[in-house]
Amino acid sequence: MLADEQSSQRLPGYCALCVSRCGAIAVIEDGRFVALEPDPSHPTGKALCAKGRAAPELVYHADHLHYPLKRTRPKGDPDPGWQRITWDEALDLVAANLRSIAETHGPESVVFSAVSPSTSASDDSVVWIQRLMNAFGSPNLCYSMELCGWGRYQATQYTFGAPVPGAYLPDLENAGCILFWGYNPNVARLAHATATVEAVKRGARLIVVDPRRTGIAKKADLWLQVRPGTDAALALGIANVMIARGWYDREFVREWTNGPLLVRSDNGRLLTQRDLAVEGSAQKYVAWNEALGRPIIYDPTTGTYEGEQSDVALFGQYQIELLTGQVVCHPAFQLTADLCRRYPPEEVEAISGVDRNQVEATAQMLWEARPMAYYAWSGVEMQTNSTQIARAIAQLYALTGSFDSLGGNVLFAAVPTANVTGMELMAAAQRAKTLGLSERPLGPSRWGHVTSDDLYRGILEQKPYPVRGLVGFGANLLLAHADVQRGREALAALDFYVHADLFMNPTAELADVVLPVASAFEREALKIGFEISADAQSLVQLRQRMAEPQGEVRSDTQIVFNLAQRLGLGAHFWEGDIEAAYRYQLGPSGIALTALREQPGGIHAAPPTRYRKFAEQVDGRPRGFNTPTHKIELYSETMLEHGYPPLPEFAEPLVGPISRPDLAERYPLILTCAKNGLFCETQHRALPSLRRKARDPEVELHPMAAAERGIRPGDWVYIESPEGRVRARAVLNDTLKPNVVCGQHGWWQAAPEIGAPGYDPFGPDGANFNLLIGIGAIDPISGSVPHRAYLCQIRLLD
Ligand SMILES: Nc1nc2c(c(=O)[nH]1)N[C@H]1C(S)=C(S)[C@@H](COP(=O)(O)OP(=O)(O)OC[C@H]3O[C@@H](n4cnc5c(=O)[nH]c(N)nc54)[C@H](O)[C@@H]3O)O[C@H]1N2
Ligand SMILES: Nc1nc2c(c(=O)[nH]1)N[C@H]1C(S)=C(S)[C@@H](COP(=O)(O)OP(=O)(O)OC[C@H]3O[C@@H](n4cnc5c(=O)[nH]c(N)nc54)[C@H](O)[C@@H]3O)O[C@H]1N2
Ligand code: SF4
Ligand SMILES: [Mo]
Repeated sequence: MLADEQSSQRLPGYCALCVSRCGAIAVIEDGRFVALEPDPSHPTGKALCAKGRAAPELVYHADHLHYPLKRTRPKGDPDPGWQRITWDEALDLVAANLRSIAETHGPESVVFSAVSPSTSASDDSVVWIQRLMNAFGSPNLCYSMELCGWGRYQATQYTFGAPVPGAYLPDLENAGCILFWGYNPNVARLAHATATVEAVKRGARLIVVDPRRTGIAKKADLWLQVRPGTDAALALGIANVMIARGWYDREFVREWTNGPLLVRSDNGRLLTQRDLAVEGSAQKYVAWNEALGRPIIYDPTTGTYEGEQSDVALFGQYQIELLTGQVVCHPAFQLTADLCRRYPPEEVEAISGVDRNQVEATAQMLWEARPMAYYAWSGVEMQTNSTQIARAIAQLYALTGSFDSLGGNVLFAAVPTANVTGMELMAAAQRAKTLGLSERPLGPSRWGHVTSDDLYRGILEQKPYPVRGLVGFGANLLLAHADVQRGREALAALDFYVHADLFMNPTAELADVVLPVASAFEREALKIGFEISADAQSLVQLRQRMAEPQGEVRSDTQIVFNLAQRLGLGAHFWEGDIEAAYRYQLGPSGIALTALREQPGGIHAAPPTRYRKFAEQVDGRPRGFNTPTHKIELYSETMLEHGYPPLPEFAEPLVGPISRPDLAERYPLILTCAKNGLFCETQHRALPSLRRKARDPEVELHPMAAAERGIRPGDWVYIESPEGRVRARAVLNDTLKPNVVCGQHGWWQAAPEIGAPGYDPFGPDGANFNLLIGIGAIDPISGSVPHRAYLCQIRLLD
């Protein structure tokens, strides 16, 4: 007994498998990693999910790649003829090919792809991958931004000048009212789920917008069962009630949004001082002062209006004498209110299916229970109107005045560290070559993120220039994205593709070289801030290795540093010394790497969180917002300039019963999907303890829809769309709307130990959900693809 205890070790760390990064303790027995347990002393450590508990199965899985592999047969051959090679051979091969492509076609013709940090431990390495891209000269990163992240990190920058709710996270500990929109933390982010349960226990209100009655929806005060993809109409409708009833923070709207700025009715532009006087500035805007009864100037560089702020009009119609004649102008907020008025509760009910009384009740609760904090995620990110949905929810949020206030969405104080992404290593002219930028100038490409469609077009059509190489750090493109067959053709047509992964996946099968990656548990990593609360965000932790690396695996970070050396970029990578890089990164924090090693539970180091930072005085003027008007932009001239609606207008999902009645005849059901609590995206189906609980892909449908089709629970069915067909098992759910069905993506992998099958990723008898989704209709601004609102039919498999 005693001997056993002595050989047992408990290492504090955290599970890095998904965005939750749950604080955890690894149990090591006789040198073997046997269990992961929650660490309640850690700010994200209250609980672990089944995936975290299955960590040892992941580490020791027979299919975990152990050695570098080289293809010996042509792409398209069912057997790639993988041959084991040494790391030196592999790295030389990769470096030689990348260098040669860069010399011939320019470094932009090598695209990098990466598994999303939300579904993996790539959070450990993503800054180093970006640094490598910058040093190498590739402005093209393909990591599902158009499907996951656009709404939270980028679309709302057009409103707030900052990523909300991605970086301005909900302050769940202090919120009076929590709104989760297309977000299910019980499945997706356990640490948020436990914090929400605590918030509800202490009396916070909870509102959930979801077509499905999820676990968190059951706990909610209000569950709004929205028709997939009509979320913008719902958001505008709730805002309408708030504005009509005066349930909004008028002072905040007047002082901190661009609501008071006058908009010209002739061209939709913000009225400028230049419009009024020859010597006026085109960078100064105009508002209406009610007390003075005349237009006044707003100077964005000082963030101030002439005269008393409280006299600035939010409503009305004003005839303004311009140099060119009279023009009718309205405060932007009047236009916001006008847009919202098009969505009275009964209209919202007709469009979205949400009961009109619930629309009213939501408006009232958001107002009366504020401060309000929100999070919106997948449910609204994979939509043909995703940008405007994100902006409509953001507008609603601005009305509450809770932004960056205690209990609102707060940018928690971060530990000061050095930015190591190496932005300065790439010239602006090179960055301007990002794929997709000319088609969607305001989309993810502005931030260097390319869509899978941009990638495939670059390869197959050489547009706007040839893409010849791909460096993949994870990323199972062919399962995660639509247009699967074209993607397969494209990847096979590359001159060179290297893929680094824990497991072989159907995308990696098309690579020339595959590199074995250490799982999170087999590698050390530095984490600066755990995001979800002030306490969590102040924690810096050097995650220890919990298991001996299997075979010859290396961490992604190591691979990046190794490759940099071979590519002659070692000078930007501390000549391969990762610890020196960490020391540089930690420099501004004052924390020594040795101190982190001595305190594996981590060190708290952030200054206290400040609130309402936008109102702080900097050089004698308020900091304001990082937007052209320095205010929250309810009205976006930037959008207008690019031909998009300046206000967050609702548009019907482009592949839905209203937009496509022609298709709806054959495909009468609305198709959406959701994550599985047992697996991350396209991963983990091979782990026995998880797969035992979910052997087959499922599709949820209403009992009426099932009965009409002679389908009973557990039956195998085909899901058919205009694009393709896949298989799933029917699960009946009477809380769904009868015309909505919900599938699952990510099924391909087998679990041979328990006899659970794999599924053909490319064929109509397989289960690759994304074979059902087309890319003919996408969000024009971001390129988001409608994985969450499509049309389908369900048929009993004969
Ligand atoms: N267990 C597990 N955890 C994960 C992941 C995983 O695969 N498995 N993936 C990680 C990743 S990459 C991400 S992006 C996050 C995502 O985290 P979430 O966004 O929470 O993920 P989902 O459950 O897919 O989607 C949230 C909800 O959106 C709903 N929904 C579907 N269509 C619509 C719609 O049209 N409108 C609205 N309002 N809601 C809709 C779904 O019913 C679902 O309940 O989770 C991360 N964590
Ligand atoms: N229909 C539908 N499609 C979707 C979604 C949906 O909800 N529905 N979700 C979308 C979303 S939100 C996302 S983020 C994408 C996810 O798509 P991906 O980003 O491709 O994510 P995964 O499928 O989780 O993992 C891809 C590969 O990364 C590998 N991997 C895991 N950890 C690591 C690591 O630390 N290093 C390396 N090098 N590799 C690793 C895994 O083994 C796996 O082979 O899919 C999108 N596609
Ligand atoms: S939710 Fe599960 S998989 Fe994600 S970090 Fe926590 S334990 Fe790991
Ligand atoms: Mo994601």
